[in-house]
Amino acid sequence: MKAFALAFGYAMVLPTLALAECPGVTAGELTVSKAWSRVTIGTQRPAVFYVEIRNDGQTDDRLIGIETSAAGMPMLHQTVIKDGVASMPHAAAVEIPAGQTVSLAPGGYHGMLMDLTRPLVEGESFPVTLTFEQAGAVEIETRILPIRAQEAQCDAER
Ligand SMILES: [Cu+2]
Repeated sequence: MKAFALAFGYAMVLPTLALAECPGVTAGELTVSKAWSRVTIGTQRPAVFYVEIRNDGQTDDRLIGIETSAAGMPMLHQTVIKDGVASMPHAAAVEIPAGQTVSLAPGGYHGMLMDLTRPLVEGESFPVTLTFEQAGAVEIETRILPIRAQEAQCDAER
């Protein structure tokens, strides 16, 4: 009975662990990692998509689009603050210069998942496909973090 209680206790604790492995996915010289989003209430408002992209090559690349079954109209946006007013114009592409790491992160470039096909539930994940001009398409699992999350919650740098 004690063993059962211990096992049960462990199972109860697991889903609340904030940190997880965030394995990177490579395509050519690019490594895509730390993909995350935030829980949504229903499907009325768009969800966010954040990710880190490292270019270990000698050639610049560009992120030119994102796709996911979780949203009917995923887009790339850039948060711009001009004269104290924030706006989010559509970004046709995000430059990924050779030798650099570029993050889609709160306050900067981000994916905007419009037309959600289902609510995003905390603790679950969904695949997003990123399309690069040079490296082609890369699919990565995107973790759904709590509403106040400001960065990927990974157990180690990768
Ligand atoms: Cu946006």
